Amino acid sequence: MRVIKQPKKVSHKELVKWVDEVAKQCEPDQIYWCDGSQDEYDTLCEQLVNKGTFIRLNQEKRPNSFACFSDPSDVARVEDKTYICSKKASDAGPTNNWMDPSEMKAILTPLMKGAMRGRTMYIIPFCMGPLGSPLSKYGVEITDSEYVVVNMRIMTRMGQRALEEMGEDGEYVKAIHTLGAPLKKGQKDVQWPCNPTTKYIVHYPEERTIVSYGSGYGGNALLGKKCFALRIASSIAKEENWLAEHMLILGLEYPNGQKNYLAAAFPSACGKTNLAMIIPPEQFRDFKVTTVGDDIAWIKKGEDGKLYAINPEAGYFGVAPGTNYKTNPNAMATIASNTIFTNVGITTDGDVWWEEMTKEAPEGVINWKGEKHDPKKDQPVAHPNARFTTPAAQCPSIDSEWENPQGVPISAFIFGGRRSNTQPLVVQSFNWEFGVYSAATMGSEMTAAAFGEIGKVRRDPFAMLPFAGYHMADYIKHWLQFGRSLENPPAIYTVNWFRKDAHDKFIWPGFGENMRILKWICDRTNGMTSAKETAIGWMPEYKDLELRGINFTEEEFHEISKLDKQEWLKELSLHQVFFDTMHDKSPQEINNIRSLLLSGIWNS
Ligand code: TSX
Ligand code: MN
Repeated sequence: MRVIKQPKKVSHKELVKWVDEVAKQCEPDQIYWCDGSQDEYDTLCEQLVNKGTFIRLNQEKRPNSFACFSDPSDVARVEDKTYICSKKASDAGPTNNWMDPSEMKAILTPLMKGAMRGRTMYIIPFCMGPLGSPLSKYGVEITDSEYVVVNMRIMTRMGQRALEEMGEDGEYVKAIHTLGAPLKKGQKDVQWPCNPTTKYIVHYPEERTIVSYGSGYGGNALLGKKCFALRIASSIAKEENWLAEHMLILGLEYPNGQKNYLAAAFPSACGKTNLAMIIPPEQFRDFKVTTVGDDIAWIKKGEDGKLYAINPEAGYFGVAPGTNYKTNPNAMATIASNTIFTNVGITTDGDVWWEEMTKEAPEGVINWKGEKHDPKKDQPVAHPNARFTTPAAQCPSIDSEWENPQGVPISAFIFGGRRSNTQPLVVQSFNWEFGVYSAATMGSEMTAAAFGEIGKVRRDPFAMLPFAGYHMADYIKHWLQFGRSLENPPAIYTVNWFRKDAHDKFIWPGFGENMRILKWICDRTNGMTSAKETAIGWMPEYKDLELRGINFTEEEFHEISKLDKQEWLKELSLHQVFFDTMHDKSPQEINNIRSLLLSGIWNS
């Protein structure tokens, strides 16, 4: 096999051997070791333009940026094709697809045979987390997709530096990715190669290996993110007593310079990236909010007993639709250049557009299917899961410590969901166990029929249901155990920006105004404000919130804070139904907390 680019020396013998094995199996035309340089990135982008995959955007309006349209069959993560292949089924649990590792290999081996024919096999050594940080972990992704290489360069620390850090025998996660679309001799490639019928996203947690077949999109193909930094890492974290979480990390700095870092988990469609990049309103002009990460946090106990977190990623792979100068000005500034857009619309002047970027679609915009948009039909311009891939360093609110190898100290955890009733604006849990209970029962109300019955709560414990690399009940146990190992565990808060009034209108203004809640949370954590004890935890009183500058009445505050006895009795019984789905392992502490909450509600 022809090697078209290779580092002067690869001292990691085992890695060389593995690359050789994968090459023999996948039979690519050529092998290319990525160095991670700007030159390499530019060359591959140029190549993607020449192949028709990338469209170079207007150099004045969107410098050094590209757009592409995926195959309509390849637009999102494929959860029904995502497997946790632990040796024991009981280690994957009822919320993951499981298959015996050898059974899975019997399926994958024939699929991988010659899967990269006619293509180049790229070797991507990468680091999740700052290079050289004791909290970071290494990986090597082997892929036959140039799109994956250029996205990985934005999303991870990739190439020569990572390879050098791995040394002669450094540990790394093995990640094999193929489009599953080999080319016959002389066969012309398509714009977005993938396998339209067969897709597998497979994790072997005990072997710390990932195999992805048939998809070129997002979390299916950029294996450092969901596959490694969440599924495999969560499994490693349980073993090594740390946390790999689906959380944003932000810093809140008071006018006097005092600073707290918060880590927050939300299910999809709650505006996690918006919160990570929040711009405080006018009344908080002397405060500063900074971004460490928007999606994933790796959290360890430091020598001082406090928790320290890193963002393992180097970029944002964010949902584009809904992002605009009102919802997220910092994201808009971040994506001004050096950005890859997937499945957005393209304007006549070579820029991008998506739903809600502006009020109306610009005249003549090309939709994500490559057709001219027809405003009379109700087809969207951008796919609802259209994405931007953009360097974190370009974010105006990036935290000065975001690449600190020691991580940042976490003062508190926040869990949120999308609930039109029942759940108050903000609650501080009584203690770690109560907090774990809240996080384990969080969820979002279904807003689109595509995801099930509208209005029904979809439970998404810790926002980790699709991302835990092992049994969800063991995951909850790990959190309980982890808290017990801390002398002074951080406080845990639950928030809900989405409660509605009797007229079906959002009660809370949300967005930048969420700063008022973040401040109360930090004030609480720093012992600077009071709270009222309720049946489910500690809540602010009207006077405790900084509400200057908005018209948020005491009545509205009561409406968004009230605990309805009937709603909560129903809620707690639904928690039981949910825990019954993991009855085989559901921890006893959870039942105990539920009993305590129940008696609190009865007596309220
Ligand atoms: O991201 C959101 N956040 C967090 C921001 C830091 N969204 C968008 C969710 C979809 C991804 C929100 N939507 C938030 C929120 O806090 N709140 C709401 C609900 C809402 C929507 C519109 C208005 C108020 C609340 N008001 C007007 O449109 C005028
Ligand atoms: Mn996410």
